[in-house]
Amino acid sequence: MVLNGVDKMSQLQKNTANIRNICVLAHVDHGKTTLADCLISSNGIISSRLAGKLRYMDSREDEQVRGITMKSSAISLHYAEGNEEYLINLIDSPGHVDFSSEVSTAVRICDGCIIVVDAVEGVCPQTQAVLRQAWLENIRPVLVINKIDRLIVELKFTPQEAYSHLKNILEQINALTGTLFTSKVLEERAERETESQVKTHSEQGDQVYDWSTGLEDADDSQLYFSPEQGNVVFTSAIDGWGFGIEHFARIYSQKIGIRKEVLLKTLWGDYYINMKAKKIMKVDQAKGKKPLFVQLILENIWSLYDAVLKKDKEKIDKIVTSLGLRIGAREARHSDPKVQINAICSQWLPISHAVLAMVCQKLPSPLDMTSERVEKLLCTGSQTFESLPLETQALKAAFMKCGSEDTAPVIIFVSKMFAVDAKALPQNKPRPLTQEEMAQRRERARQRHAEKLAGAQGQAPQGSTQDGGALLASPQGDEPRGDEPDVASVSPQPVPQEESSQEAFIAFARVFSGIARRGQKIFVLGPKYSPVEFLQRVPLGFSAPREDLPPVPHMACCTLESLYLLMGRELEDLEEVPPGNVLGIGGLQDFILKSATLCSLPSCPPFIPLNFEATPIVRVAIEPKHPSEMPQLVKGMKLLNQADPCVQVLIQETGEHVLVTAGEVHLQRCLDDLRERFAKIHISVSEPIIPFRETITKPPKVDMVNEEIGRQQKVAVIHQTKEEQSKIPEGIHVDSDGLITITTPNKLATLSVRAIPLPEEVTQILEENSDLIRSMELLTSSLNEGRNTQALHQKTQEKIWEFKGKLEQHLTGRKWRNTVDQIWSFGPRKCGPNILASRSEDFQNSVWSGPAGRESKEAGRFRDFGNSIVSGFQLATLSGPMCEEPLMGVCFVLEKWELSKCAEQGSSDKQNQEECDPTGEGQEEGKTCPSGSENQEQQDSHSEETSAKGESPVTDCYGPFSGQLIATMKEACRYALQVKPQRLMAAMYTCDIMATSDVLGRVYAVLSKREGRVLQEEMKEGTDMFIIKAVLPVAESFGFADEIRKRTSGLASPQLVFSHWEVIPSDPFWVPTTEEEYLHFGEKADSENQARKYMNAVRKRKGLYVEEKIVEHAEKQRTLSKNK
Ligand SMILES: Nc1nc2c(ncn2[C@@H]2O[C@H](COP(=O)(O)OP(=O)(O)OP(=O)(O)O)[C@@H](O)[C@H]2O)c(=O)[nH]1
Ligand SMILES: [Mg+2]
Repeated sequence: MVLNGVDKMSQLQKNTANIRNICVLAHVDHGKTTLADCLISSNGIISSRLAGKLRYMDSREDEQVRGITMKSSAISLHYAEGNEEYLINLIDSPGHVDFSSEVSTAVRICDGCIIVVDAVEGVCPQTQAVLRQAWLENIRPVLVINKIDRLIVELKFTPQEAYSHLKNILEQINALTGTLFTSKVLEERAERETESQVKTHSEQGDQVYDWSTGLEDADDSQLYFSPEQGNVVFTSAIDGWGFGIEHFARIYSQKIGIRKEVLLKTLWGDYYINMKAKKIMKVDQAKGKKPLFVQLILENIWSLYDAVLKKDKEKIDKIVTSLGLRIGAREARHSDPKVQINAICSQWLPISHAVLAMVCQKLPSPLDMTSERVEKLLCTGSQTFESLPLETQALKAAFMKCGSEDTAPVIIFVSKMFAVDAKALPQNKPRPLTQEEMAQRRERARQRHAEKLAGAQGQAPQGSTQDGGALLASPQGDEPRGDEPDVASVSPQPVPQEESSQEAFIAFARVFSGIARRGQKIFVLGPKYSPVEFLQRVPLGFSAPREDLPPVPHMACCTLESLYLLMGRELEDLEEVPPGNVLGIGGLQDFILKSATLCSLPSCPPFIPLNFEATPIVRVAIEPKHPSEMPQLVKGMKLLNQADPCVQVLIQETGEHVLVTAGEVHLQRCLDDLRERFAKIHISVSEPIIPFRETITKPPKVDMVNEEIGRQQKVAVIHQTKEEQSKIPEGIHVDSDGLITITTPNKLATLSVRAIPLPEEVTQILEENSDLIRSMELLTSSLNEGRNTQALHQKTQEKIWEFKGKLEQHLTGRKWRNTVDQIWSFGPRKCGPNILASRSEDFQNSVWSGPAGRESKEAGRFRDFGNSIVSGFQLATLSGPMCEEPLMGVCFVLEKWELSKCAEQGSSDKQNQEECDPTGEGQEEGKTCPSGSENQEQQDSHSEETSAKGESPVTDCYGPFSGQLIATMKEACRYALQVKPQRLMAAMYTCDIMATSDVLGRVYAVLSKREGRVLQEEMKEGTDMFIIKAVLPVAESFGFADEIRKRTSGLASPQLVFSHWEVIPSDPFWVPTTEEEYLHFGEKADSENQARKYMNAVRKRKGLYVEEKIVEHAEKQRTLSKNK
């Protein structure tokens, strides 16, 4: 029976102080969805008998089949305690790493979270990850230690052992929180110190950690998990019970006559009770006294389990009577002990009460939003709150107040878009309907649904409305709404969503301030929107959305077409949603791609982007089985892109349609969605495209047989370089240490470029700071275009100096002298991990100086063509010579750049034609031509030629000069790479595997077969589980999880997360040259060379020429391998 109708819910939504927006977070399989089931059943939405079996929030077919959650979905629950009624907006989230982006979308719109930990497995990698995410979003956690039954039934712990084990888990998780807290405090303190450097506080100088420094109002009593604080409960979701110590403190204070407050402090911890004296004392281990938690709580539970498992009818009856419970005859007679336990425990210690009471007491309401969180949400990138316009700063008050009066600005954040079958939308439901009718129909539908599920247990339910892939195929999947015969006479309302697509997109959102009303007009602010720009363009005093607004980039105006209450698999129509609530919004699919901020005031900045933990790395190319269905595929991919927060859809240069996903499971889900919902066509999917990076290294000191390259082998080495040089065409000069000198086809410019490998640390710094580099780049380009949009904030400037300092610290030595100052650009895409440095004496340009430096006299002459050089560098770094993959960790030094007079003349002529030469120096400067006499002759003859033809001197028969320069620079970079030892870099996963000791060997076997490397192996305290941390090349990871699962009969399951790029040590171009190498590898030496295999695979895929030796003398090869 459903206890609460929509009316009740919308009434509850108005009492902001009693709203709790929470999400359930945990490692995969720790029982989030099962716990959610228990909470949902307390509202009568599902029957309590099915709780834990149904996994109601897993509405997709594949979620049910695989048994893992793949998306986050919300449901609103009612909870009453005393006189207070609470509305709990609960979001269940996935625990699998592939879907960690869904966790990000959930935590953003919550104020608190329930962290679930499996009592056997304890703290796992994803537990750490979700705790971190909660922390980064400033939301408060409470802890649920779940699966306590496993300690009794599986591990067969005694209550005392279980207590130590639980204590251990709490310590681990508190240690994690401690680390997060310390780093935050330190970071904040560092920030404050830089801000208030002038008035240095003496107490900040000393080394003692004052935990409260830097956290003005945050009291750390809330910080750690501890049962006596009331922020920890112990549960067994599957058996439907759970308790916090408060429950027992209440009971025992009456029974024993000790004050409840005392019991609350001592029920957890090493205290025991002296019954005679009615006193609580510290545990003295020697005397064998049991802690209160063991004696008063665990032993009772243990003895109940014991009685039920042993089918000791008498004892069960005794316990039931003593607890004052009434067990139904059906349950009491049931042969399955689980059913009995569930029946007894769920009455004795109802889990929903334990968890929801904790949530209501310990987690904040939307009114308790901290100012710290508001400021963080509003300040993108390196901005500080104080640097925002005053109008924007004023919004903070609205956030904190969470007011519902008409003057309050409406602020909504959409964290993701999800697709539902258009037929399942409430609009398509005939109207009008009375509340009772609606309730009845829902109930009937649920019954049907539940029966169907119960009937086909183990099979996936068909009737998901929210995300169920099978919906379209099954008529009964349309859910209980539109197909009711008794209302068929009433005509359904028109459907705003396109009928043809049958997928409607609903925005998963939360109102942060003001009331969201249906039909309201509101601004949609894209992630790049800047209120500063708006305030500059639009006159002050403007407030309400208007159509006649001048166009502002990244902003649109839309109407909130429909508002929904999210009820797990169902949606309920709402007229308005008060502040502080989670809601669904329809009709935004044309305005929002994945996430956005909606606000009634344009002074609102977009919220900071969601913080995604996983990087999409697995890519596949997709094409329709029938080429004529291409348009459907394109449309389907577009929809898929909108419906998933993390997937990337792109068209590669080759024209392939590519899907980039976070991992194999995610990939599978995306493909299923594409096939069954969005494109509805047959598709063929390529093998996963594995990304590589190209780089260069220092010349090797040992050869492939690990022998030092000594004097006698020098010959061979020289021989090798010679061979490499032969790759380089005539007319390009290469000197002995790899300096390439090359001239443009029209001989007007000469470039000398050298490639040097960057130290690993530098590459890492560049990668870490790519956002900063991008904002530097944006700033420079906007200043160049004459738009002075935003003055560089001091903090950003500080960050830039810090970044520069770090680079200087690592680029030391003769080779790198002044290089940092000479950095001209980063690449590819102007923010990648490669550097272009200019050492040309004639032309200095540096990223640090900004555009002002460009105005210097020296620079004037070359400035016009500078962009071409940079573009050439960008192209070269985007695709390297080995297999056209991006470069990484290479520094290109432009040693010399000679530009003949003619080219300069041309450029200034051209400029004079178009506009006035800004410096007016182009021509004068051109008279002193830096190039040698030989060059002079050439260009003289050239200019004659061109003038004879009567063309503009910059466009000769080789095309525009700037274009030639781009191509030449690109070539120069490529050749500069080719004369150095080139290497491939492979993408690496870190992989956490939990395995029991008996399958450990098999896990290692699979790891080593796939070139994995074990970093660390640890035994989990108190269990026989091992945690193995390893790295594994992405290229070898496909099918890895499945293989591990199969080889260990499901006892170990890995979690793969992209971590870094690693150089593959072997040289893909290597051929044996020395006698030893011939002996060791044979003449072909292709069997051992992993790098070459990868390189050739990529080249083949891209349709590039692959140099492969054909086996000529098979016999000989065989003899050789025997010799080995
Ligand atoms: N013994 C025991 N098993 C449980 C308990 N709670 C959940 N399980 C089982 O643990 C498995 C995973 O439960 P789920 O609720 O799907 O876990 P989840 O955290 O939602 O998993 P993901 O959403 O995939 O991350 C299921 O087989 C449950 O039956 C419990 O309290 N005791
Ligand atoms: Mg789940």
